[in-house]
Amino acid sequence: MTMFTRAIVRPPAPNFSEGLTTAGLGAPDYQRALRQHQEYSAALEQCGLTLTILETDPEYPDSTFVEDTAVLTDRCAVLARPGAPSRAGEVAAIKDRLTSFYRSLMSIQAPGTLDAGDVCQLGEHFFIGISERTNEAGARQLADWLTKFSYTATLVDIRGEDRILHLKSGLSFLGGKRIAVIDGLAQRAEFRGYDLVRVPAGEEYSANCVLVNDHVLMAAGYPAFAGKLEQLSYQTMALDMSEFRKMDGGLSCLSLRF
Ligand code: CIR
Repeated sequence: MTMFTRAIVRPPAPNFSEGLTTAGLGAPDYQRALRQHQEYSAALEQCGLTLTILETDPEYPDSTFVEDTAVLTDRCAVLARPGAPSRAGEVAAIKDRLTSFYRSLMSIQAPGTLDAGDVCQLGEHFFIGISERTNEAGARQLADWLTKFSYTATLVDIRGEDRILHLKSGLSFLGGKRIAVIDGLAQRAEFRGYDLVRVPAGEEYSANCVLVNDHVLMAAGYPAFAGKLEQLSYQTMALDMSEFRKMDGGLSCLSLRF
């Protein structure tokens, strides 16, 4: 299993509430979002990661969701090309930072678009979601890069799933052959052969969790799913994500782990 040693995070900017959202849960409280971000960052440090904390960037209100800007692996890094025009400019700053960690950076090219929230790594294999943000050209370009680096990849079309923004809004890797998955995705042929941990109905938001070394970071307030994970002997860390949820953000989106 990949052990992570580092993560990049970027606290939300004061105009965070001007980002994209469909959640309909009201405007986020900025001070509360900052506190939640600090707790999230502290949790990553507790998992043993060294953090690179980028300065907030009010030019891009969604820039706290750094995960969407790049796909980072042990063998290569691929810069994303966000599907939402308002987020396209977020990649440049991430690129600058990544040059100190990766010798070469590949990137998704037009007409391809890719949000890395659609990319789920399971050891040697990747699932790449085709969504409202990631188009087929972008997904295929990424799959081609990954294949060149001896990974395998499967595309998963989630455009019919109206309740998830990105593939990883409904799916998470839990180690080995195990994935957490919402009911809407559980029947997909792509996931046959995997050990599926079903996210209980009503707790769909918790499907976006992150296995970081010995812990699973998950959203607080989802007791049935937390219970399932604990029964499977995972050490969970519950984090309050309320303000990020209001902006359609999941827990994984707040960091780039590598
Ligand atoms: C957006 O709509 O792009 C942001 N407000 C939320 C992005 C969340 N990212 C993710 O799920 N990977």
